[in-house]
Amino acid sequence: MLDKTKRDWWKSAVFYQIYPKSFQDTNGDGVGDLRGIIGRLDYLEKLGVDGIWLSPVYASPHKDNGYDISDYRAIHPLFGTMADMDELLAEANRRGLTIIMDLVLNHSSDQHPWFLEAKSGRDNPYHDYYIWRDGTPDCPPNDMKAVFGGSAWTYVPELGQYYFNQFSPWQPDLNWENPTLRRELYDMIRFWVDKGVGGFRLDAIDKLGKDPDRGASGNCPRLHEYMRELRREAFREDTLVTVGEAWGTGVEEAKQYANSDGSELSMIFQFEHTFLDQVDKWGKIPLPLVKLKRCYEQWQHGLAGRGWNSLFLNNHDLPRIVSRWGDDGTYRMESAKMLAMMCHGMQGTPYIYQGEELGMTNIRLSIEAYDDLEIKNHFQEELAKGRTPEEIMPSIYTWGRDNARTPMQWTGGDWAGFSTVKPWLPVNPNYMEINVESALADPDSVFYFYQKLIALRKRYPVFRDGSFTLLDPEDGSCCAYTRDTAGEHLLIVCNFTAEEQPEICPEAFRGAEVLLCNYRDAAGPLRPYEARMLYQKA
Ligand code: TEU
Ligand code: CA
Repeated sequence: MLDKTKRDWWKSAVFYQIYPKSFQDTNGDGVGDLRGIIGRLDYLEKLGVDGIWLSPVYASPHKDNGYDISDYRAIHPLFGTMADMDELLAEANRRGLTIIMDLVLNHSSDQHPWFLEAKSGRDNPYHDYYIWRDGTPDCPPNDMKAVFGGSAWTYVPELGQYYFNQFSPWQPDLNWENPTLRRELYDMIRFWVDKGVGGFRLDAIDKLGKDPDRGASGNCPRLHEYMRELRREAFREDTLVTVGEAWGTGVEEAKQYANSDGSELSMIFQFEHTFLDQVDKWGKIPLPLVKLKRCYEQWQHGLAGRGWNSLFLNNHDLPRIVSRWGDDGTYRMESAKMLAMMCHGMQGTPYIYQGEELGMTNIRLSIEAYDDLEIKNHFQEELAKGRTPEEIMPSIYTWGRDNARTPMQWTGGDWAGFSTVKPWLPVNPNYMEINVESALADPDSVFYFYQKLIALRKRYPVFRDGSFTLLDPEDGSCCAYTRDTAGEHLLIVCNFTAEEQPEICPEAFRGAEVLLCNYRDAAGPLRPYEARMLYQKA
């Protein structure tokens, strides 16, 4: 077990993201809950992870599944009670599993008492907790768009003012310029730290510093000042792990957020690798592997010794990686394992999203069956542009966030063992084949491959410390790299195609020990989606 009293312990850790609504239902209402998570801690212990990132469980109208918080110090009754949360923290901590809570500091729900007060009058003390501009009903301050569609400005007739909402009208942006608001947020964070929470994932953190009058939504001047204040006032303990979600962030900016002097955050989630096969959010092009490799190389080199990377392929906003970059048909198992190795071999802290360790896949639903507000708004906006449902649906099958949010597949039984009733979002029909029960019974399962990757990371320091060297950058079929320290050498070779590819094995690794492979042996040409990991002591 990791020594979590050590500063930077999280550099050796692996985290697991739970989307509570879809993880495990225990009271038969079709929605996952905290008791469900408590009941599955054994499973996470078996996988070998060190901590859990818990997507929001706070009180919320759930316009955006909890990313619209109406009380930061209360648990949503759907998920249970504060006593359940205390029990989860105690049970998790007892097993050495750190709980990282999701924290939405950029905006609140429009049902938060602060906002209800704020919109009750311009003179109300809470008015300044949000961002307002004067205007007339048909003339918003500018043409900034909200992430989930429509304008980023919503009119409140009683005030003759617009409020600023970068995501949706139900998620008004908080005014970080206001020191009283900031103080209130820091106190709230201390409330959770005092309860035993070991860290936070900071939602949309790049959007905290904003300059709506310039049309700018992210990475604005005061942002890093806020990060340092957060660290000083709220994240006081050196051992807390903090990971900021920052979609629009490049390497230079990341060096600041995640700088090794520890004055801001532990690390950020950056998304450059997730944009390469995407055009205008809803369009898909084939994965340009050469660009992907260059992208990883840039991040691995950029943060080496100066910051820290997070490593991930999936989360609750992204499609399932095996459907996206792998093959979710014939080579589902092989490609899921290959992608896992490619990701977990690099320097940084890996995050596994629930079901990724089973090789769970995307889903196709009728438009009525989807839940996500982004999907629904997109569908309506495209219809209004004159496109037909047949033209729109393929982009939703590819990018829709509900791909990642279908219930966790535990068994081949009713509702995949997730619930005893029809769940809030349909179960993927492939649950009879893809589920935890069968994965645990099969020594070759994707689950055990992840388990091995996690164990290897714990065993060999080269995973944490090794320098990264990309091999054959221009090879568009395979991704190969080495990790090196003075005493250890690691080689990772991944075939991204369904065809055989020539062997890749630098001289120095001839006869090296095979640490892991997704086929029975690791010799000769690379088979479809083959992944090999070789190890050599210096
Ligand atoms: O995501 C931030 C964000 O920018 C995403 O909305 C992203 O643009 C979108 O998901 C792409 O499909 C965070 C949360 O992860 C997301 O679930 C929330 O909806 C969002 O913030 C608002 O809180
Ligand atoms: Ca439930």
